[in-house]
Amino acid sequence: MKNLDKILEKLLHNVPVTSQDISYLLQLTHPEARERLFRAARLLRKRYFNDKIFLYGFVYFSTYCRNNCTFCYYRTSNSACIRYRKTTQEIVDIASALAESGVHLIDLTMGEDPQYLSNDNEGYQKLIEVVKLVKQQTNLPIMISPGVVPKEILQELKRAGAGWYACYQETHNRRLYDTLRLNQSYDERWSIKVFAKTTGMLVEEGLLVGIGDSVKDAVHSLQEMKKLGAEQIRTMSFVPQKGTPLYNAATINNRYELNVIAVMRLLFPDKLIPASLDVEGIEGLKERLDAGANVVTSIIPPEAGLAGVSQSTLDISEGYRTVKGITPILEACGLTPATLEEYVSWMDN
Ligand code: SAM
Ligand code: MD0
Ligand code: SF4
Repeated sequence: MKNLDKILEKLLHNVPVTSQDISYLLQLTHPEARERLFRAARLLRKRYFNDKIFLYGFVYFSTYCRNNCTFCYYRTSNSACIRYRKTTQEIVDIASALAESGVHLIDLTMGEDPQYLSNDNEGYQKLIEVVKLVKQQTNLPIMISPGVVPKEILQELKRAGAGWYACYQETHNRRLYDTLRLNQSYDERWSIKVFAKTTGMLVEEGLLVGIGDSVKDAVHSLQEMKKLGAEQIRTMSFVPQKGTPLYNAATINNRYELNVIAVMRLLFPDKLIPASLDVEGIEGLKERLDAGANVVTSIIPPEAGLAGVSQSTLDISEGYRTVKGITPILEACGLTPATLEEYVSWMDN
């Protein structure tokens, strides 16, 4: 425990730690040691965010995708999944309902749907229009997760009202990346985020774990995330998907994800770190918050015919993935939802 206390002490006092220290924390398995790790993470969350939690509404408005990521249910060659594409009006209505329910941000996410990402520009204009209308109707901050788009389009999306660009590398091990995001350029995916930052957009970077990644990979990823300067960083455990090559590859063990969340909080105390409802649903929320997360993502309105990315149906129609559904859990963790003003002022700082 001595080593653990020393490392945590350093992190709590803003003293730099080594790669070995980070690797040690990521690999903790003893319950008592992990509890100390989580406690330190919560301490920093309190110091930087005063236990206020941000709530993100999630609108997965098209599940059509031209890509073939091996981990994803919506990869183009999965004929087993049910696909949908919401109309612009439906998207605006869903976003408005989410806004009314009390979320602080609308995350507009899609597969790399050729109808939006078409080269003739018509599709891009449709996407820009969606952002504009959602902004007009809700007046909330907007995050877009459309996959890789051309630079000039990203600028237009920003002008239309998108303050955030989310695009996850999943791993910063290029060899592993090539086996996950088939035929997608690592550098192109990375550079669009670097570009987004230069336009003044806020950026979210993400790490997928339990997908053939090593602890060394995670340490490296955390360093890359630092370099990028992303304002929001996340990790999610890989959830095996029916009809995909990795269906039989692994089973969920959230322990490692929780360690990564806590280590993220310790290394990036002032950044936003999500607890996603999309990995283990409402059941998994408390643990993720207890590990130091300060954003709840994947809040989805019931009965709107929407899906999650890694849990396509879990807890959605029952209405558990709603502001009302998660409120008792926030309370149980001693946390409170931030006000919209608090969120916006964080974004502006
Ligand atoms: N299509 C866009 C893209 O790939 O950037 C945005 C949506 S994509 C579905 C959003 C993220 O969901 C992926 O980057 C990945 O991190 C996560 N994801 C997809 N399938 C997953 C799975 N089976 N388990 C865990 N996370 C998954
Ligand atoms: C989430 N399922 O927040 C969503 C998704 C995309 N920007 C976010 C991964 O958990
Ligand atoms: Fe398409 Fe995104 Fe899924 Fe990859 S992760 S297949 S880009 S929806």
